[in-house]
Amino acid sequence: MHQFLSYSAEVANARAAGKPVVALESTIISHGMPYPQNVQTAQEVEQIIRDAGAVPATIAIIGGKICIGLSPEQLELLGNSPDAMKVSRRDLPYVLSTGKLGATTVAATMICAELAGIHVFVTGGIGGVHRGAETSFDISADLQELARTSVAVVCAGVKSILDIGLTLEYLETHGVPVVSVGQPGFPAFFTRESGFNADFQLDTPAEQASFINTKWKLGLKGGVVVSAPVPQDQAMPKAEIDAITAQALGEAAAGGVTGKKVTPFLLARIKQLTEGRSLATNIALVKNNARVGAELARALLEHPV
Ligand code: PSU
Ligand code: MN
Repeated sequence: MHQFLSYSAEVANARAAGKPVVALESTIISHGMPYPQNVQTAQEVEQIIRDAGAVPATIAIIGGKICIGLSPEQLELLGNSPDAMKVSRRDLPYVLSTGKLGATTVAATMICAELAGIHVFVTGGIGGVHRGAETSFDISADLQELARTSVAVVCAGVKSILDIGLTLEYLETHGVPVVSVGQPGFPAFFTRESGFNADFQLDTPAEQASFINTKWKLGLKGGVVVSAPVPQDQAMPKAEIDAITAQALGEAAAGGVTGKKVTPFLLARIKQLTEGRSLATNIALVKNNARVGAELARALLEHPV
């Protein structure tokens, strides 16, 4: 076992029994949603994964260890600690060596999942190329991680706070396939359509697993984006979310928000401006992704990697 890894009993048992395991990130808990809905959602998402025949492994950094699977107490700690650090690739050595509390982003969760031998990871939305990146250079480390770390990431696309077209261009340059489930279009998190198509539509878990397995068997390291749109009845009206996104972006620029604070600022502001309606959509899409991810993890057992 890797010296920094600490498995929960549930995940350790699942590994020993060869059961499918699904990784979950923790920045969505600490920085993506307010308390207590964050903890409640995290628990419900874990249960959806269990009900679908897989085992959830929420990942966070606690007491100098990479925790693969969290106890209810650890989930509560993470959800209710305003000083939990947002941890991406860059931050992992710092948070581990100082023993601080860390919530892992998509990039850091991918690294930890790969160390733990987990191939499927469920989240809400991945980071991407920010609007105005040509001057700010603000490109999420999630994209570089997808280029190098071999984990399939199930998400509802990327938010329109980002430049979705440039995000897809970046992924193409780095050889990261973008798969869509149930529709040709790449979704835009709160809405089902972004105006861009995914690279490949693969509707069934067996097709997705076969695709992922083939990529890795070829020696093509790196991630796969598996995008599922938010369920129709939970999607937000496009005009409303576009207007609110524009306002939040304007405020971030006016307030001089930069670096790792940009994404949490925009997420929190959008939630305030929609009076919580975006939170309901956010929760619904993560739960939908949990079902997609659990089925994919099960299918990957039939197509071992
Ligand atoms: N996008 C969302 N919700 C989130 C995040 C992004 O819709 O919670 C979080 C994820 O943890 C993601 C991180 O990995 O923000 C990206 O941050 P940055 O843009 O600073 O790389
Ligand atoms: Mn950034």
